[in-house]
Amino acid sequence: MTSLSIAYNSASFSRSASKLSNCPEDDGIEIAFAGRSNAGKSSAINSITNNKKLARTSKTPGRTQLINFFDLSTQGVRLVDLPGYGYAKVSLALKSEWGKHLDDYLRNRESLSALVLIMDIRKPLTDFDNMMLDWSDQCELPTVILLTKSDKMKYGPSKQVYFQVKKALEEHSSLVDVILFSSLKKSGVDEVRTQLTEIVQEKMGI
Ligand SMILES: Nc1nc2c(ncn2[C@@H]2O[C@H](COP(=O)(O)OP(=O)(O)OP(=O)(O)O)[C@@H](O)[C@H]2O)c(=O)[nH]1
Ligand SMILES: [Mg+2]
Repeated sequence: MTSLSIAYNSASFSRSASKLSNCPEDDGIEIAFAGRSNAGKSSAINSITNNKKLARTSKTPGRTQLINFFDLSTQGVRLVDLPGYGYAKVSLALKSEWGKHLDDYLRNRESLSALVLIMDIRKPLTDFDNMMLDWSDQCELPTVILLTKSDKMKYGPSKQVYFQVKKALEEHSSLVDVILFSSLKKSGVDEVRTQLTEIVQEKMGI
């Protein structure tokens, strides 16, 4: 039984930041969405908030280049759309620039309370995904994995990937759950909402 109800549907755009110093004040509770470019981070945020127009999505990888903040009406809770990693076509200079800001945000953001790591179910566990999980373990940051675009696979094979990923990651202390997800079919939405609410409750000491 959860005693906190988070108004996910209430999300509204707050601001974009290109670096840590442009982020909103570092208080409250932030839930960040990370993952490979084009994995479906922005689409997942839109599904969870039930608002198709909230975060911009695109067929072209590398769409989200800034850190985008969305406020929920639940006191102090924010969702954060992080720039995708691993987009090959941007210049190396830009890549390292993004990497630096991402790294800066992840290491130094006090209000960061949970990470939602988005993986395309057809390409899970990239080197960068594994790096993110190692980093979450080090920082004791509760992490939920969404295996998204699960509508692109039949149920049997998608369950197989789900069990493989769970097995491969059983040593990770920061991992809270792995969820089969589809922004297209809206599957997994209730599960991720419930998990995030529990993490926030714990953080608030409720
Ligand atoms: N079939 C299907 N397509 C999806 C799903 N989620 C996202 N997509 C599509 O995948 C593409 C990329 O989605 P985005 O949500 O923009 O991905 P992103 O991770 O935010 O990408 P960047 O901002 O570039 O890092 C878009 O064309 C989406 O419509 C899903 O669950 N199922
Ligand atoms: Mg995006």
